[in-house]
Amino acid sequence: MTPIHVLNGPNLNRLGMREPAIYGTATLADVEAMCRAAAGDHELVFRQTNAEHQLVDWVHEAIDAGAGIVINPAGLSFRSIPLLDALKMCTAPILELHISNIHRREEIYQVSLVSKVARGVIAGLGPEGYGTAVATMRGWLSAP
Ligand code: DHK
Repeated sequence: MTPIHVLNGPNLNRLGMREPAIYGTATLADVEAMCRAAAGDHELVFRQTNAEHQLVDWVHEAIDAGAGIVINPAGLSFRSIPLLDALKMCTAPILELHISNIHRREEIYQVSLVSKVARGVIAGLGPEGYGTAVATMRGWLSAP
């Protein structure tokens, strides 16, 4: 069964203590548990890094594994050409996820480069959006 890789960018390791009015009180461990609960029989890889190069390397690993990618690029959504270039190599579905509704936040957060290569984007559902994202990815991967 096709694996699902959930990749998280900078500062998401601070979930639970980071601007809870925006990102909620769930921790990254809570979010991982939501993803694993939603993954069913799919192998789920869940990772977070504050380093752009590491996120790029993990995208390469997901591609080589033939995995569907759920990605919250966090602050790397908006300016990272290396991340965009890596994601362009992915032939499996990509679902971009943001905890907050980036479209009603500061202007610097409103235009994501990753959205140019994502099949779908979830923004503003809070941490629970991760479970929705993994469930959506399962549906995409099981579609004929
Ligand atoms: C997370 C971040 O760290 C921010 O840089 C983005 C995104 C929003 C989120 O809502 O998950 O702007």
